[in-house]
Amino acid sequence: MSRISGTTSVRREDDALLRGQATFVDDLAPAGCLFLCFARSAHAGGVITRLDAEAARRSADAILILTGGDVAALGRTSVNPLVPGLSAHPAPLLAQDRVLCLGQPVAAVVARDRWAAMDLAESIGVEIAPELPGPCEALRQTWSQGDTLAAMARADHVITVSVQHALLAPMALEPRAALASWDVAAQALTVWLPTQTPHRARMDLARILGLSPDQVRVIAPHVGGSFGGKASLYPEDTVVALASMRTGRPVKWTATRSEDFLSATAGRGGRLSARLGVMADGAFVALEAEGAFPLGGWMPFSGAVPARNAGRILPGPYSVPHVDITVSAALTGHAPVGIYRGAGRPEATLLMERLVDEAARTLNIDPVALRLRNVRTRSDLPAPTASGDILDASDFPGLIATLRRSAGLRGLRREVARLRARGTLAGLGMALYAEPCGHGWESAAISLDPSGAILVATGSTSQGQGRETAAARIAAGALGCAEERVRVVHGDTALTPEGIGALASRSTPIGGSAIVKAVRLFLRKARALAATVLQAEPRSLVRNAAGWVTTTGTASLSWEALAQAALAPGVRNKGLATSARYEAKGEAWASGAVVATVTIDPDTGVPTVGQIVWIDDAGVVINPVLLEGQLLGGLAQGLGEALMERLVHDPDGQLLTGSLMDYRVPRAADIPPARIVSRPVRSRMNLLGAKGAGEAGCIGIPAAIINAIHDALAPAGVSRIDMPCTAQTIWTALQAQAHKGEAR
Ligand code: SMO
Repeated sequence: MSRISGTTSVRREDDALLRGQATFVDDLAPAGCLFLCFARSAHAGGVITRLDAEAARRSADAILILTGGDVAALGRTSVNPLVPGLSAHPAPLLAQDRVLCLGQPVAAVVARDRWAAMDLAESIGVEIAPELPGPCEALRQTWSQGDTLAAMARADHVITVSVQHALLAPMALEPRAALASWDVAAQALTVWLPTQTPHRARMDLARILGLSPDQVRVIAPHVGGSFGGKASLYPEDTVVALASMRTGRPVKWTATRSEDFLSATAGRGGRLSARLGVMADGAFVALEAEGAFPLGGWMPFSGAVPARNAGRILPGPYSVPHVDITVSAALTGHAPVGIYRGAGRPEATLLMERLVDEAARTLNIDPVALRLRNVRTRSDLPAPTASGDILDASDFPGLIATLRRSAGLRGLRREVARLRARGTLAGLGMALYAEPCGHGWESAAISLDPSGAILVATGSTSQGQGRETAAARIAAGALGCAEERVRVVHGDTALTPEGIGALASRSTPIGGSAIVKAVRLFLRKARALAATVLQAEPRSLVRNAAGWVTTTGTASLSWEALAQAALAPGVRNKGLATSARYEAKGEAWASGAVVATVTIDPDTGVPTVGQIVWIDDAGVVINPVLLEGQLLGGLAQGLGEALMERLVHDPDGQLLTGSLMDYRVPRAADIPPARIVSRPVRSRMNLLGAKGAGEAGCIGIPAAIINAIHDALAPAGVSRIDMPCTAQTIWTALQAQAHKGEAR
């Protein structure tokens, strides 16, 4: 049940998606298309002692075999140097003399179909002398403000918390895939890729393959989810492109689910600990926080983001005068870790919210009152954070007040008390979050089509979250025309201006603002042309749903007629083609407040989330149905993180959760009753006043659930429980506590 107001429009994507008519990369099969498979490292690191492709080469099925030597001269995928002093560890396209991690591609084989290619890949002999990677730190960043040491010494209480995040699989419905087609005559490469960042992929592909960017076109057709896992170009994508260039034929690779578990980017995995200095009256005075993050065997483009985000967001919504924060990240032997829905924000939020709830327990202060005592107030914001970022306009006291009202907090607490009185383990947990989302630039282009349709090309792409519907709404709103008149083009580097893409909750705030900016420029041109056609003063024209009309109402010009005029011979700027690059003046920060109740079966440890109430501030809401979809999807993944999901490696680095039989993702029946209320505060940072929404559920929900579980387990003496809070984890903790009691 949600309370999000505004006008809803039906998602234009859904007809094709629901009828199974959408085209994903694996659905594309150009004539003569070959299939590529990878032979991968079975070890978490080591030296390649033998690489025997002879049997594969001799096979009648083999069309092309590539090994490390074939790609040694080519470039590597790029790493965003976000953190000062970062040592980048990009991956070669195929392993060279050593393997960097489990699942790293060692060889690629091309055959006429997937099955022949799989057999060929199996026939490649790879021997590796395993060598687990030693500690290798790639980045470290610190932020500090005030004199934390002195303030901590003066504090009446010092609250300590540590949190271990499980390594997670981003788990898009559609696995990774790539289809490349090299046009020998035109010396041009087209790559179909389920990517969040087509333009970046194009630049990277061109650089690595030694082509000029205008020889490369990247097309993201329908994409079946991404969640950060498709934000960066993979070595595999580039090998597929190279194979097409070598064979002169289209080449396709589609990852199996197991291949993605093994080698697609993972998320989270950080270990964070912190100390919060609190005065007797509840005032937070000092925060010391440290986070250590795993990177996997090599770094994707956004490899530094989770650690950096987790550090720079602290202390989140709270005002803490003295702060020392350190984050670091080091190479590890599993698949690379990249951004995954939330990317550092869930880590910062959980750490802070655990501290606050523990402080409330220690000081015996109501956790709601303690939060109200320490949150930044509406009039404080926007304001700089400890990391020097600017925390956007938000209303944390307002979120808490709405949460109190909507959740009926007093009633929920009575219910928890009643359950406890009956001997049930029950708890209530709360979380606030402040979530930076959407900064930097994005592009948009507008033009009139001969039919009078208005074409909107956006740099933001779509992965099923409804970007076309959102872009049409934003453009139509700025144009003052019907949404049906707007046609949205995205995900094709040949048809859209250079842009960034869909990630970091930026598509609406930044991509949307770029559309608004382009529309404004376009309308100036449209007005001038309409005035010429109507022989009127430009200023005397107003827009209505059909097109342009003079203020006196004596003459009008439809969009159709204007399109004809804009395409007439002699017109220099055909279709009034307009493009814009919008750069936000700052980062939009979404925020929210969540409460969750949990009961735990003391005999089995099974946790059950009773209820979730969530007040969300995503800034100005563009389309309630899209917002609700994003929030609910994030809620589901946040719940999975808290209770179920974990990539497990054994001490040798072998993956024990390589399929959906072993890695538990939430299903529809796992989703508890949730009440979502939108309480927007306009962002001061972009033209739309919008903030992000897609990642919020992964940020606020786990913190509230984990706090509720700790609240439920506290009476049983369990003070720390790591994610995922499975029945097994909880039962083991309860047993340990019970036996400790016996021993005394
Ligand atoms: S984790 Mo996102 O796709 O920036």
